[in-house]
Amino acid sequence: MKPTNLSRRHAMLRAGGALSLASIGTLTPISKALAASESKDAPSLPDYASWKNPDALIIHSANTMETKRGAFGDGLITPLDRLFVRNNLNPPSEEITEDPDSWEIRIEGVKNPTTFTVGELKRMGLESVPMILQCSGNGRGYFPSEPSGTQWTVGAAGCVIFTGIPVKKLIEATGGIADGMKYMTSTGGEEIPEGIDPDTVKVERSVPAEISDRALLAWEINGVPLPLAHGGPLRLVVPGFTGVNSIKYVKQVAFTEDQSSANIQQNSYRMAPLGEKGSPEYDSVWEMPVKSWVTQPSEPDQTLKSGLVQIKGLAMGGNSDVTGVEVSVDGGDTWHEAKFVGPDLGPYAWRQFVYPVELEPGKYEVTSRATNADGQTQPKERMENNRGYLNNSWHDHMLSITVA
Ligand SMILES: Nc1nc2c(c(=O)[nH]1)N[C@H]1C(S)=C(S)[C@@H](COP(=O)(O)O)O[C@H]1N2
Ligand SMILES: [Mo]
Repeated sequence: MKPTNLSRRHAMLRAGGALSLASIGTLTPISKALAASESKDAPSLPDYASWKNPDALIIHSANTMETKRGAFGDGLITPLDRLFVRNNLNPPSEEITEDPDSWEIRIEGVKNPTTFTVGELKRMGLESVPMILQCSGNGRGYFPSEPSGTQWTVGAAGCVIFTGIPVKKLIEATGGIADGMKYMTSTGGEEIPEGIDPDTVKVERSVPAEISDRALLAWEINGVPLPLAHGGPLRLVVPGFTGVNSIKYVKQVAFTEDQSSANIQQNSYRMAPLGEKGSPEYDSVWEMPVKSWVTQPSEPDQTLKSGLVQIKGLAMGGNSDVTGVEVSVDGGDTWHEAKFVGPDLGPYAWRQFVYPVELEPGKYEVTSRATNADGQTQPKERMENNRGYLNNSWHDHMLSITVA
């Protein structure tokens, strides 16, 4: 099973690190044993995310943490202390969230380019959107081709409620989009070190200009001021699109003729075939596809007690409502309609589902398959691509378990 191998691979890497440390000093056998047992724990949370719940997260690195499969909770909205974090660059200083209302955002590529403070935005409009935030590479850890990058399983995703002002309102307030602009290009507020070409590192993403209709500039998440870890004081969110398109600590939203010249737009997040480098000739990673996964069982090789079992999970339509989800406990040979649980918060949120089933002792291969209002059904096979983006294969997300 790939996920198990993965975690073993990681544990061995960590143990290796600790052993080499131990071999430098003059450690007693007991402290050596301690160092080795500590090394089995995940690396600790970075300062900017120290308020997160480490038990709910797989901490891949200081800038990449994912929710454990069994830690999404059954309340639809992902609790903030369990929500994944992904930074391409180190985040800015915590100071930028101390006086959120003074943060400035520049609107360009409109008839009257203007700079607003967050304080001003709060007087101009208010909207809330329940939506899935999901990293483009969620599920990368299941690609047999072993693409480079964080080996995410299912947890680089969460369903949250963002509150802020619709970008549409700001377009109206600034006289409308300037003629000929085809993209909305948004820039992150990270400081770019001197002496390097900003295009090589800056987080700046373009999406089709008409998508601005559904975008929000958000200052709250799940009812609290947006923390730095999730892009406070102000973040662009693009419902239905993968995480990278939702720019944190956003300092500019520009309507542009062309896509950003940044490497993260031109060459990264492109659906390049296996063995090819990303480049503008390949599709940009934008919309999320229909997808689901089970959250109970929650681990490969888990053992469940026989009798009545509630197979649970999460299902999303991507860019339209999720209309149905089926569960298989025999590796995809037969499928059973699952029941949705809890509220329907619209096409950009996920829905919880449950399939109650009596299971006799034995081996089971458990997975789920969602369908959306556009008639798209989650495929058996992933769409192969060089960097392991957009994995929605039901087969890859399957868990082999034992019922005893
Ligand atoms: N400014 C900025 N915005 C960013 C990023 C970043 O590194 N810098 N990472 C992107 C990526 S790849 C993802 S998946 C999401 C992660 O959002 P989260 O950390 O709030 O979960 O933020 C996106 N927005
Ligand atoms: Mo991402």
